[in-house]
Amino acid sequence: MLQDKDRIFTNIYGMHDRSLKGAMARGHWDGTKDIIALGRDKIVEIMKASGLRGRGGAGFPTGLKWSFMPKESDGRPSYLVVNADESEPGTCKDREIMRNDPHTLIEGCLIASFAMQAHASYIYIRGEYIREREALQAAIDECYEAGLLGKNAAKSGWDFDLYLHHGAGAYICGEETALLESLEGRKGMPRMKPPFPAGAGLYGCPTTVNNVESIAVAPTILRRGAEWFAGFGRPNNAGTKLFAISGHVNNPCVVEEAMSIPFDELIERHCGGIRGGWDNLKAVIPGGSSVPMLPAAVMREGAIMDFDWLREQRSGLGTAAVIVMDQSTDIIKAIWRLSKFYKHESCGQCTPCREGTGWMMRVMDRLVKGEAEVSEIDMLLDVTKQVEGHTICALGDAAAWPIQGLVRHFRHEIEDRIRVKRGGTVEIAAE
Ligand code: L3W
Ligand code: SF4
Repeated sequence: MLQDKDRIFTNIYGMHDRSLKGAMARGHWDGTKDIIALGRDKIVEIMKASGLRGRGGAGFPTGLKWSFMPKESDGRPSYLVVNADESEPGTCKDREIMRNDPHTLIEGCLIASFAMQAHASYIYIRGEYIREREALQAAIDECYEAGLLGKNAAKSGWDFDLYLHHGAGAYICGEETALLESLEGRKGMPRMKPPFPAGAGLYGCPTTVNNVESIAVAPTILRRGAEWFAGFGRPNNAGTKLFAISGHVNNPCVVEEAMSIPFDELIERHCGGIRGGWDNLKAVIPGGSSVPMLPAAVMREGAIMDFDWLREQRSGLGTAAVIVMDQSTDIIKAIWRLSKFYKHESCGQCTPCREGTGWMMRVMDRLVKGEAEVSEIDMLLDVTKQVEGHTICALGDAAAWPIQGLVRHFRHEIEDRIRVKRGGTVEIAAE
């Protein structure tokens, strides 16, 4: 359980002064120059030792990613790009950072860019985030005025410029290479990897793309030490983490907690419990719409909110956007809606995704109405397997996994709906 003194985000609810003055009073921008004076290698070493794993969904170790950037310049500039295109359904944690605690992110950009020898960084913000863009731009302007950005930023000796780029509202631009394409002025279509951005990213130059939260926690980790951060959570699942909890809880919220917090504790402590009580819980999507749902039987007791435990259950922590569904939920319709979303957001570049998302949505259309044959459930599963792992980017997997989770845990509901539609009776599910 996280104490208030251990929270990195001290203004997540916007209760305090979010200006530079307010942020400094809460301990941000404290000794930034001294952190930079540690030098690139030491900063990367501390970030590695902290155990921080990327907060955008994939959980890739942040310090390791920073270490991929070239140590010696080959004449090309290096860039840090911050992925603020927060669009994963259920995910709204970075929004709170940008509108209420923007200085955590800006200070992080300076330090991380220095560690990767980048003199410029771009924050690519989601098109729909208008207020967040305004808040962030106001904070950036304040920092330029105060000498924290620009030439000799924060008196560190490092020249550093930070640019905010507003997207146009496409989910796919949250995929790192589509984001880079969009930033370069082209249509947001993912590139093949490798090469990874660290080798050839923005304008063909070495680039690190990190999520907002990953960058925003870096200054506090470097101030308080790797051991402090690694002291939260479990090995390989370290640190504090923002959870965005929505759906059928009494008090939906975004909250910073210790990684590996039990699910029941997270919900009881911060959300006032499940609407109608724990017996009313039906299922949970624990990490944003791209990860498979888990049924109440798995989540009610002993569920641990971290990368490894959720992966063991064939789901994932993803962006830690926790979507809670109670017994009133039409679970087939919920996943049908996601299928519609992924079909709409597919960039159409590769065949399994372009055609597969359409197929999946059309079969889901029939299942949601109970108008399919029972045999179509397995056919649908087969389509998801044809898409999974066969596409340029992870959107194909993201479209397939929620359906696989539905069939794995709620096949009986799909079959019952088909039988009822045909005038048959509903079998009582064992679960
Ligand atoms: C250099 C290597 N770099 C990996 C880098 C890579 C990237 C990071 C993770 O997808 C997931 C996706 C969504 N040399 C490297 C290397 N890297 N190997 O590490 O890479 P990867 O491929 O594991 O994932 P990804 O393509 O970044 C992200 C899932 O997150 N997701 C959420 C998406 C939505 C949001 C949002 O709205 N904020 O993030 C939820 O599950 O489905 O699977 O930087 O370059 N050898
Ligand atoms: Fe585009 Fe889908 Fe292929 Fe990704 S998987 S590149 S979104 S068509």
